[in-house]
Amino acid sequence: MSENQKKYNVAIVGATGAVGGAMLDVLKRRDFPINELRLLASERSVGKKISFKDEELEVQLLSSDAFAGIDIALFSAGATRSLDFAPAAAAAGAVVIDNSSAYRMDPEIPLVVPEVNPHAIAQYKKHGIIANPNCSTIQMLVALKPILDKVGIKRLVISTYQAVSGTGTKAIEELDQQVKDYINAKEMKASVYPHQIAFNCLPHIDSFLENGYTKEEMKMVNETRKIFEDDSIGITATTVRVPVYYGHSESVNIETKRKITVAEVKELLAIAPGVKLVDDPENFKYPLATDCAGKFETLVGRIREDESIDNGINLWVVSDNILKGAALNAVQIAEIFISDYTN
Ligand code: 25A
Ligand code: L14
Repeated sequence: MSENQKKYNVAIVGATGAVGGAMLDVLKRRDFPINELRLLASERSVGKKISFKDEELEVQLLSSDAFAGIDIALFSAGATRSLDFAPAAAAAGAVVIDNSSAYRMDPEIPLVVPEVNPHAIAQYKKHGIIANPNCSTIQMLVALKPILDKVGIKRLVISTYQAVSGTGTKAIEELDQQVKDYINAKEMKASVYPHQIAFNCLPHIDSFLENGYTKEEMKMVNETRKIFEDDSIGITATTVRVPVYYGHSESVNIETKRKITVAEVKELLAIAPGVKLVDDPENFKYPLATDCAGKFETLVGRIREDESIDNGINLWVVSDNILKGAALNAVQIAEIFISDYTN
């Protein structure tokens, strides 16, 4: 960052949450040019002190009046808070980058993965809001983009293995407590999830819809089509919660429009932005949740031909759901916004 670079006033809504905390960390790690940083949350956290670089910042109450002078507002406090306060932030002159599902499918609001469709950011002008996609969708699209560009995609069959941190700090604590209770031969209590998550797999993320799918599954279908700007791609997903703290893993089966070999996929992914190829199974090297935590890259491996169809490829895709799945993606959008859309 050069000395005379313009600096921005940034607000974080939900600063005390799992994603809000990661936003602070990412802004620091990427040396984002900040003038004032304003931390907002609910009454529960007002007055709480959080350190950023060499400063101690006090958490303030989220309200419609809290955005005066703010250039960029990063929202991560759930869809209700976004619906209630993002319009006020935009009216106060800020660009809102919203992590919740509130605005993602609004046709007038851009839904952006910087490695995939940075051009869509230009549409922010209508409402002053840019939506950050769902975590499982972001990491999958980072891996699929080079394949889409090269041979086209006809159909995707996805199964996910998702970490508890996606649900927030209370879910991280719940898994922790259940593991402790198990070791101490105590009864495990479930409150965040409807069942015990320790030593279990729950085929249930977000709420159920009339078609029998969960909202999380349909986010993967609808958000992928919006970001790829192609409603003809066939997509079906099963999303599963697993007892992992950080890092979503995904099995992605791709039917491509034209033939692509495993070697060609490896070549493409070796140089794809945001991707780290980890594919040396003979030496037990493949993407792992424990290896992605804290990292900015999406790890891709176990690349195989689907021998049951003419043009098929299988991938195993792993990324830190709180970083690329939320905080990092939002800060990358902010970086493009300041470099391409402000003067
Ligand atoms: O169901 P919703 O409303 O849509 O919320 C979705 C949840 O998903 C997380 C986030 O959890 C949120 O609660 N989340 C949001 N976007 C996400 C994304 N892209 C995402 N997860 C993954 N990917 P969280 O606990 O990590 O963060 C919550 C943050 O939101 C602030 N917040 C909540 N309600 C608010 C609000 N801010 C302003 N006004 C409101 N009405 C919240 O601040 C936090 O920053 P806080 O001050 O309320 O919480 C501080 C601590 O209190 C604990 N806590 C949270 N809820 C309760 C609670 N304690 C007791 N009772 C509660 N009901 C938390 O542990 C937090 O650390
Ligand atoms: O961003 O893992 O739509 O419980 C909502 C569900 C984030 C993850 C979103 C989870 C998701 C969250």
